[in-house]
Formats: sequence, structure tokens, C-alpha cells
Amino acid sequence: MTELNQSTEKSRYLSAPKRPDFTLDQDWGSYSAAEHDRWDRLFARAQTVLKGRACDEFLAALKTLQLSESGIPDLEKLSARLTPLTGWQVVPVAELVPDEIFFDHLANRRFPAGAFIRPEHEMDYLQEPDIFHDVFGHVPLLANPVYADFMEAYGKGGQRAMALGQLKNLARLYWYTVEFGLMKSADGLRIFGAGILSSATESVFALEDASPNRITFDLERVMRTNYIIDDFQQSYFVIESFEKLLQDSYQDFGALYTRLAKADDIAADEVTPEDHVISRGTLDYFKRKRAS
Ligand code: HBI
Ligand code: FE
Repeated sequence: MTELNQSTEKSRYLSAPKRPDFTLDQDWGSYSAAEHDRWDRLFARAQTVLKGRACDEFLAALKTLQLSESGIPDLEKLSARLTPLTGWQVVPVAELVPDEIFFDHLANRRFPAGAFIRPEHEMDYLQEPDIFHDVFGHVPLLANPVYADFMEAYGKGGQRAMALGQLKNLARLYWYTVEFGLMKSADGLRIFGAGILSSATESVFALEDASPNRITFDLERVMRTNYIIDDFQQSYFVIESFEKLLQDSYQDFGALYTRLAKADDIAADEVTPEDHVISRGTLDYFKRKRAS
């Protein structure tokens, strides 16, 4: 399959008619055998890597939702399994949707998932959310009732943050939890962030590499922390549980934003004196990259 063919795979969604809420028809029948095969290979590799690395809640939810290596999921059928559990639906979109549209979906328990699958030359890493990142990475935990509540609360919080002009701070919370979060377990650290779960290389890096800092999650600290969008994270934050994360998200964000307005940002690689450090990173990976 040529690169030209693979760029038309995504453009068939970019050029498809979309509704005012940016959703469109997944047109499941239009995926080629090559596209289904890419899903299957991504799924098989993730299964191998995530045993003993993903949190138990995630691995249990994969089974509950019957996600498997049998081709790209049909999002209507997937929603039919998910909705009875937590009220969430998965809706197809072409690409990143505007913030207010994104938050309106989450606040109403709809998760917008990119309908295209990454091209062959980006199997390891791509910056935009494709169907493997969105459906394999994000959707399983929406079957977990506590996580499901947190995501709805985040959508509602996003709508308030936009009205207050505080989206920058709130987006960092999403980044360091929903995308790149780790969690404590009786058997050691586990992954729950979708950005890690959908990347086999980052799944190993986030848990086992000596380079990144691993720091106990503190909501206000995280909301002050910058992040990098185009490489592995320099710091990962570790939550106790979804219950604790949900509780934290029910505090008064108005007061929080007032404090944040007066606080300095924290660099992505910085460790502060107040941090509960689980493992301090050597930052070697990042130094090596800068040198090359
Ligand atoms: N759109 N489809 C999609 N997926 C996202 O994760 C997403 C988005 N639009 C905006 C957005 N994320 C972020 O702005 C928020 O998390 C802050
Ligand atoms: Fe994501």
C-alpha cells in the first residue's frame, strides 16, 4: 500500500459531510483489509506489552467491551455494549474538534473518536488521535463507573474553564491523567493514560526507563506544570485510585484558578521541594536527544 493511498484514507473522513457537533458517519464498510490488519497488529502488540503494565481496571474493561484483534471496531456496536454499563457512547469524528464541541460531547457522555487509522509509517507514533488511540486508549475505561464519572466531570469543568479563560490550566490536568497518567497498585505502578496505553514504546518507557520523574499526583501542582506534546513525558504523575481522582475533581475550581493565577508555572522536567517523588529521573533520554 502506497503512502498516497494511506493519505486518502484519512481524507475520506476530512471531506465527508459532518453534523454541527462535528460527528460523521464511520462508514465501517469502507475500511480496507489493510486498515483492519493495522488495527489487528496494533492490538496484538499492545496486548503483549500491557500485561502487567496496564491497570487492572483497563484490562478488565477490554474484556467487558470485547475489544479484540478482529478488525477496526464498528463504533455503533461498541456503543451498544458500552452504553448499558455507564451511559457513555463513542461517536466518530474526522480529527481534533474545537474545544467547546469536545467539552459538550464529554459533558453529555459522548466520546469523540477519530475514525481513521494511522498510516503504516506512523505505527509507532503519531501526534493526532486516530481510532486506535481513541478507541483502544480511551474507550475501555469509560466502562468503569468511577472513571466514567470523572470524564463527564472533566467535560463540565472544561465548559466552566472556557468561560473563565482558564483552559490552559485545566488542559494540563487532562494531559497528566487521562492521557499520561500512572496509578499505584499493590504490585507496583500501572498505566491508565490513553497516550501511553496506545503506544507500545511509551508503555515500557513510562514504567521502566530511568529517565522520567515519577511523582505522586497533586491536582494543583499538575495544573501548574507545562508539558511536551511531541515526545515521551519528562514527568509522569501517579494517582492513588480513580475514586481519589474523582473526589479531587469535585473541589471548588474557582478558588483553585484564583490561586493558580498567582503561581508560577513548573517546567516539565522540574521536581519541586513539595513533591512526593516515587522515582527521580536521570533525564538521560532527553539529554541524549538534545545532544544529537
Ligand atoms: N478533539 N477529537 C478530539 N479529541 C481530543 O482529545 C480533543 C479534541 N479537541 C480538543 C481537545 N482534545 C483538548 O483541547 C482538551 O482536552 C483540552
Ligand atoms: Fe487522547
